Amino acid sequence: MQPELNDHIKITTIERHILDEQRHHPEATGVLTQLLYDIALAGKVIASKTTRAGLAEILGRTGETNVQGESVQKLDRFADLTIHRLNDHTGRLAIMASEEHVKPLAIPDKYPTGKYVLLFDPLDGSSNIDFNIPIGTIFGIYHRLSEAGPGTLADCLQPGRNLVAAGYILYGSSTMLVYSTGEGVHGFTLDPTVGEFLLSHRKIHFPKKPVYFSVNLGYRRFWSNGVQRFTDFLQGLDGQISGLSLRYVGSLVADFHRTLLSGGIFYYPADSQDPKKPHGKLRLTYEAAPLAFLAQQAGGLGSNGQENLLDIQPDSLHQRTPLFIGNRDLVETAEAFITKYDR
Ligand code: FDP
Repeated sequence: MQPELNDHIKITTIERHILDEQRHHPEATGVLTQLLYDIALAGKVIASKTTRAGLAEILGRTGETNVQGESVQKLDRFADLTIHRLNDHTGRLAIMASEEHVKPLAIPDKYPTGKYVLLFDPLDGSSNIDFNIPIGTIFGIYHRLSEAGPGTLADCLQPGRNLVAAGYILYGSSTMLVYSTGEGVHGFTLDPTVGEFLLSHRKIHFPKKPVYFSVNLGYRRFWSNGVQRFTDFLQGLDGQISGLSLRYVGSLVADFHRTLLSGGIFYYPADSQDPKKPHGKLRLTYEAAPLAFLAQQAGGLGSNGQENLLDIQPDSLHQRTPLFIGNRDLVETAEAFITKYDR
């Protein structure tokens, strides 16, 4: 006998979900919907390579081409090219900017420009690739500020508050796409057997009771007094709380994703020792602002230790920022320690 389709089992593909969301906005033209599809497609293409990353050496050993005759590219370069090429000709974007490039990526003259701006970190946590540790893609979408024609640098330098949508794709034990268009945060897991992202986490909220804190404790001695005391607080050393457990992958998307689902805080503070990190390591436009947008949508907060990251007007594309992100009360506690001991 044929198994019957059970009425209460509803499979929601990412396409259906994005379309359903669009229906709440009668004024929507569908361009953002298409743009989100394009990003989901890029995620699938990148995921197909991340699962074979360990084979790159083997396939590339005889020269610069693999057995399919393709040149063997480093995975981060591949991810960058994939997102760029899937989006440069669609007429949906005015301009793009990638963490891999010093300058914004113009839409080629032969293609039309559109009303959106896409900023992306194609493969975050790429120092983890060789160790088979989860990595991710982060993206943020803005409306263009310029009127028409080619997009400008100013289109890319917008505060996170202006984000129309943001999200990430996590290439881990499964591939997940998590995004928000300002109406909650939703998570989809790629079912590799059908090649679709299916809704697995509806309306994600930081759990009230935090479980983990996440930070590279190896740098502790280079942090400000306030950040060190905040860390003592989290560990329960000053007696205010019983202390949280520690998890640190060293891959921002993975660390943020766990923080979002378990509750807690991730932080990457300024580092007084390393001249490259007086303002932290992470990039405001490609990493911190999109994740702060998601955090806010999930009831949490993203801060630079002093102010909401969404309020910061970037001065340059690759600007770095300290990042404190997670449960709102923990992030506000971090700010309070910094205000008390570092000012
Ligand atoms: P990576 O250098 O591997 O690309 O954004 C950069 C990033 O990884 C984040 O993904 C991660 O959170 C952080 O740097 C890790 O830095 P540390 O090695 O200094 O802890």
